[in-house]
Amino acid sequence: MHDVVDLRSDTLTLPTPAMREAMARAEVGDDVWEEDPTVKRLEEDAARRAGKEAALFVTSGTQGNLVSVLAQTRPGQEIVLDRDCHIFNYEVAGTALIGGVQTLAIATERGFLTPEQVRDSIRPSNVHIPRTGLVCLENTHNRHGGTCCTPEEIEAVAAVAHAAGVSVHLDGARIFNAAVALGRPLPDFTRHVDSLTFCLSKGLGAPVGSLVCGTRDFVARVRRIRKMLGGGMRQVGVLAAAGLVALETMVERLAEDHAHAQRLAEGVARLPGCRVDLAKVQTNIVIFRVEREGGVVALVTGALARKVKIHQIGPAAIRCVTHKDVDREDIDRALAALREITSSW
Ligand code: TLP
Repeated sequence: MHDVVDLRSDTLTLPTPAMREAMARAEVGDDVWEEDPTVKRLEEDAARRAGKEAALFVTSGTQGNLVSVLAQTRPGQEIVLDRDCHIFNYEVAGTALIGGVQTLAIATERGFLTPEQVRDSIRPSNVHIPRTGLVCLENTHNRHGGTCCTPEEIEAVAAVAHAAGVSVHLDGARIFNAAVALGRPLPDFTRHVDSLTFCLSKGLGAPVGSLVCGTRDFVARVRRIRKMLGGGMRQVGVLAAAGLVALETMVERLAEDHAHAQRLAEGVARLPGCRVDLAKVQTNIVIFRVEREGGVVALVTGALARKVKIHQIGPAAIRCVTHKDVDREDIDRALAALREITSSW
């Protein structure tokens, strides 16, 4: 049990004692000179796990997505993505501003483009029309509540894109959650995409960093772009060391977070004025709608007064994310707080 139950995001997880120990002992060098042995180990480990030729340690998921888009598009092209995805909503329009690409954002049911949607969105060759540069997917899907798409769904979408000569990028910030939830090995999810980003600093609990994975040639290109964006880091093995511990020790336990999210969602579904789509609660995110005027603010502030932090993500929507620093008792405490607030509704 923790003093404060913080369900705002899994980005709030604190490094474990084993991570801190590994950070203190990390062997380091200048990584811009490619002389940091710990970063090299992390990149090799990440590439092997993802089933890709190579990987690059980047500062964040946002940077990982941006360098991936820049490396695979040219200014004036168009990228195709789901309307609720992170790249389109929460990355400060970086692909437009820095990459000079426009986005074709498509509404989807669970956050995943269908092969038909991709087929319809790929631009024909015509003097008036932008060229399609890249298709971007997100798994698990944040704004759809941690939904997972299967390796087969990814394969079908990628086949359509590739047939048109268009590459596919996967924002796999929480791809390990999908792998654990569906009980499938990571390479099943990555085999058909050209590039992917995954994060160490969400459910895996490392303090900083993400990995971008793809071919050796792609990684050489993103290394230059990362440098251009000011993301060339020096003795960054101190951070990579925590990432190695995260990959070794924190993946399997994600199942616990999923069970906690399930418990939380079932409890929220019983509250008056709150509606949650239980079919979408597949991993560690619970999004629920509050059907009462002023209800969201009442819940967020009322919960805070009871030392429970939850996050408003829309005029009538709240997001809760479970993670390693929230245990079962914390979930029950959060539910008790929400029950108390809604008891008079
Ligand atoms: N998401 C954060 C916020 O930015 C919303 C969160 O609290 O969930 N892809 C996906 C699917 C993400 O959810 C996030 C972070 C990122 C990329 C970006 O990662 P960072 O925060 O490392 O830049």
